[in-house]
Amino acid sequence: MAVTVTERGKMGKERLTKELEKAVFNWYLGGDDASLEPVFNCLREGLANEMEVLVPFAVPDGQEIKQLEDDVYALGEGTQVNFMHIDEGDRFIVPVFTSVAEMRKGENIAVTPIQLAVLLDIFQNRNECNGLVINPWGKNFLLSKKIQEMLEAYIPQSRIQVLQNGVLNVHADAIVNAANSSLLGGGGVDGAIHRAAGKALLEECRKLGGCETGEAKITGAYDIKSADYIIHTVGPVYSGKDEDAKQLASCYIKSLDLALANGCRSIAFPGISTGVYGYPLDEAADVSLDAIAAWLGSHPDVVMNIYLCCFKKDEYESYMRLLSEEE
Ligand code: AR6
Repeated sequence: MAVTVTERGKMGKERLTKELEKAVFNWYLGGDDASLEPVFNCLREGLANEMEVLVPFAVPDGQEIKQLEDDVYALGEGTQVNFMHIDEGDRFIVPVFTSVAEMRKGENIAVTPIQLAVLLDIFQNRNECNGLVINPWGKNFLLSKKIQEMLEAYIPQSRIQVLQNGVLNVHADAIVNAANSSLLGGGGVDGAIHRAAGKALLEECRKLGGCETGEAKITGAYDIKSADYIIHTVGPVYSGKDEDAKQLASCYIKSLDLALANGCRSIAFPGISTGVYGYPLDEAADVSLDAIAAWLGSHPDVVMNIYLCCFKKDEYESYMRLLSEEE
């Protein structure tokens, strides 16, 4: 994939809304254990960076409005329109969409792009409005007035979320592959990622010249639509020597470095080395949490949503035990 780092690193408005879609998706995936903080990170960053949402409206008779694309219109200054709303007793909520694709999951309706911050301002002082519902057809998120208040006080920061799911089920800018040094595929999560991404991934991997243990390399995600990049890292084959932990920690740190260098705001890790390579789960969980904490400590200004994906139940239990001991 011939793309330069600067191009990959761009964070346009569109990327911000996509990031929000991913965080909301993962919040649903996390079920009862899910934390809202990754969603808050996206919303806060979005509000500060002119993130736009699409608001459905009734096309007014006799007024000239500019069509941007099918069903999407730009409203000129002074245009009078009625936003659509969903009645909730004597109050209402306003539906908004993060993208045309989200809007098309339901009926096609006319929408107009508006900055989320501007929209919140419009409705803040209207008592009859309960808030906004983002993407009402699918995995929606109710941005109620109460949540808006919490958001105002929220300070964005990197977050670690442990999920009882494989990396291929999580939506993230980058998913990490527990590869081998050939980078040409294998079993476990490596095999699953190559099968899901398709042959083009193998083509790109062939050009990378392999990867040393403890190092990481990045590629496109091809047919894996839930991610933009795959970061391939090679964990150590467990031997019980001190070197194992250093190499495993390095896998996490180098993967985070690559994610950051490529403009990612979210990354999903499998339990590197804990399958075929035989790293004991508790030890691996300990090393990974320490490595991520060290990386976060040296990147205090970075906001990264980090998902630790537990394909097996006992991986999840290892993380939960460790995290409860830390509290
Ligand atoms: N989907 C998601 N996660 C999975 C899947 C899957 N289908 N299968 C396993 N995991 P492993 P390693 C999780 O064995 O120990 C390969 O052949 C698993 O629960 O895939 O680093 C490579 O080519 C665990 O959390 O990788 C190498 O030769 C994590 O993925 C070797 O295995 C890693 O388990 C690497 O061994």
